[in-house]
Amino acid sequence: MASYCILEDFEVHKNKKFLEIAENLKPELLVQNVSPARLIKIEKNEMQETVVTAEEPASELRKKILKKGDSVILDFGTHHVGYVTLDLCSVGSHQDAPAYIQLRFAERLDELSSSAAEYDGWISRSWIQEEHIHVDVLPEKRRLPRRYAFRYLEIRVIDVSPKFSLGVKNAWMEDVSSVRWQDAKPIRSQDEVLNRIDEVSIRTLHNCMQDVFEDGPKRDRRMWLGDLRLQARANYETFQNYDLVKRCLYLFGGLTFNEGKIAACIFTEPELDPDDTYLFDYALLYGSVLLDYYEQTEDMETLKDLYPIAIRQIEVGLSYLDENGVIPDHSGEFWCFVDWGEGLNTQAASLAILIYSMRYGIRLAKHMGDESRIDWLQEKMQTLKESAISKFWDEKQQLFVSGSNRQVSWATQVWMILARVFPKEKNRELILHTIDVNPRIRMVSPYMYHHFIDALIRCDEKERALEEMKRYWGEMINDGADTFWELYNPYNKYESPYGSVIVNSFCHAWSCTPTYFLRKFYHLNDEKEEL
Ligand code: RAM
Repeated sequence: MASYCILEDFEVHKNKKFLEIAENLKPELLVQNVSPARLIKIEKNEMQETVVTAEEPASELRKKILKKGDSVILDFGTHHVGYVTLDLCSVGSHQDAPAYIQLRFAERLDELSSSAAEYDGWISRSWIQEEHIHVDVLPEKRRLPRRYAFRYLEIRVIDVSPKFSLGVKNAWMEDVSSVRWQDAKPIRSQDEVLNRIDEVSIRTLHNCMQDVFEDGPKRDRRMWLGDLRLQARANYETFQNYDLVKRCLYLFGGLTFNEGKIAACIFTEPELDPDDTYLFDYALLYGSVLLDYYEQTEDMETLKDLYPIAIRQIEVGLSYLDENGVIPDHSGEFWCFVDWGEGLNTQAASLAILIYSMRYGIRLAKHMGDESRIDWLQEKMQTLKESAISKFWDEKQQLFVSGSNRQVSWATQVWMILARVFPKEKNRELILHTIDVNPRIRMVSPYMYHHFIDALIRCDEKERALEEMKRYWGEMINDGADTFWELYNPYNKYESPYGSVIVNSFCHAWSCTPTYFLRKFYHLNDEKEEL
């Protein structure tokens, strides 16, 4: 079980100028009205999966007369984020009691077969999207005040009275996002699986692009740095909303804490505040978000403002090195994220991510013309590559190991490849050898799979990368994804870092990057090329 660590003596530094820039870039959300596509009935099949057993047109809704215990499930066709209005009325004699209604919102059908009351995980049950409402006087058009992330809505009458039943004349939702779904041109491939993967990626990104890049619109509904980095990359290839990335960069840069550290995530309400969670890898990756943004926009002013903050993260990272020139093992603490895998040792990966961030630091310094910093980073980076090999490379296994138990994991190999500890040809051998050996400590999140695909592409294994993308994200679609998920372990489909899949997020930003790969490296959005 992972748990967040709260820092003692947490001291926040708010940079007024940066926060003002960020606030001025706050987007006006775009609203599109969506009606239910159909009404459905569900059941669990012999494999314990929830499946649709019957459907009716949505126009049948107004004919339903719902008595105590009755329910109806509305299917909005795909995943949406927004606000729901129910146009309710009373059918029968006088309404002599309030109508008492349960509403359940689900990103996936499965959620409708599980019970919130049985949830016993370590994060709050309040994330489960469920309401119990009283309607004192019917008819009423009730616009629910909370924002939901869902495809399905179940309306169940807990109680009315023998004198009257509940009618639902109409129901609709206002879908909100800072971008218009229709504005990302779909890719054109002859391979329908790739077209569908791209479409689902875009829907995922669109639904997470609110007034910041959220990690998941159901949960946690806030901005995490690791997620932002991948969303921004997908956004450059699709919606190209540069201002939203700029806003988020200034928010992180304007809300630092002790020693100038960047928080792993930001709260935007009730006021702007950094979370007191420091994630070593996330903080280091800030420089990579900044570099990507600068290379897309050539916005020198932003680079000048935020460069010192990115460099500070590297300095802080280096301050953790021990006498052997490596980062001490913090596995078991929520300190260096890497992936959600149970038992994953993150020591070697943390050093690799430090090296990776220094490479980005060098590129930033080059754009800034900061010569002395380039030399300093290059020299240090070389030393760290040597420590990585001497401490973690296992010549016999031809793999990197991590921690005192010399654990071999996929994540460690991938990050060592991305850090370019070895030259390209040796990296290629390493990734192929890893696939052959298939280490038992696997990748479980699309976040880590993103880095695996990235590593394959950097090793010129583009065909293989495409196959892996189809295998992982394509399989999620086969398992019913309308938007891609926070966690997907093909070897354990009920895996959750939180104690139950009911609180997993099924529209999760860090999983949207196939659209980035397909456009950037396979050019599937170009008019000429088809695959
Ligand atoms: C979870 C969220 C988020 C991720 C962090 C590390 O709380 O899923 O996306 O960045 O963990």
